[in-house]
Amino acid sequence: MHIADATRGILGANGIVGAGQNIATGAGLSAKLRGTDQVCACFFGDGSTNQGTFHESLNLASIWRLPVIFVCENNLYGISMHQSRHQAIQDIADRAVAYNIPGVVVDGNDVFAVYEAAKEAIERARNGQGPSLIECKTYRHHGHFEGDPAKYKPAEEVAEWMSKDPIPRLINYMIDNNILSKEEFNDIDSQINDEIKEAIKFAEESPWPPIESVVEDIYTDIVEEVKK
Ligand SMILES: Cc1ncc(C[n+]2csc(CCOP(=O)(O)OP(=O)(O)O)c2C)c(N)n1
Ligand SMILES: [Mg+2]
Repeated sequence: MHIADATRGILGANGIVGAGQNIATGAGLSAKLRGTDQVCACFFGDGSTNQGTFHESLNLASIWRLPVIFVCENNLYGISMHQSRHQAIQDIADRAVAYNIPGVVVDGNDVFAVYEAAKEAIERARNGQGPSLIECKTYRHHGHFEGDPAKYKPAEEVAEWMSKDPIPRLINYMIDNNILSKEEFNDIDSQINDEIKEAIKFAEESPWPPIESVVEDIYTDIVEEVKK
């Protein structure tokens, strides 16, 4: 879940809702000051746009015309709280007006629509025109966490969104348009399944990490305590 890989430009995810937008603004400032053509893409949820950090980040990014794309994955819920109970607006993209930047709503389950919106925002960012806000309308098919029975989601709502699942939609599009044959799809699918099975086997057969590793790469005096 909280992936970070600086070698690939992934600055990391963290468990603090709304703590990513300001890191992205800093990354955008860094790119601008270093004069690179880098663009920072920042992903966050509907709930996080109620945080002060969202507003502060978009404001500053707009004033300084930073190359940042703010991508809101509006999945209609913050844990068990439906958007209508935590926001007086429906389109989070409307919030862009307050920062004088483009605010675009796209079907977040349509890979091509997302691609087109992202392309435009990246071009603007690279032309020095500053940040954009893209709101991807989507849905969380399961609960907020493993084991969440998600009783707060109406069955009809789940069924409707399941029918718009972006993965089968893309597969069907590719098959219908002769980009991919059914056989090729089946091959890719079984290859992925094999990779997953191998990864599970590797994890299960790997030794447990040494107890000392719980305090690796952190700032604390406990390290010395543990070593004792
Ligand atoms: C500052 C802060 N407050 C509360 C939480 C607890 N919390 C974890 S996820 C979450 C909901 C986030 O909703 P949203 O931004 O819509 O993201 P989603 O999980 O739906 O993608 C909350 C309130 C937290 N992690 N950080
Ligand atoms: Mg959400």
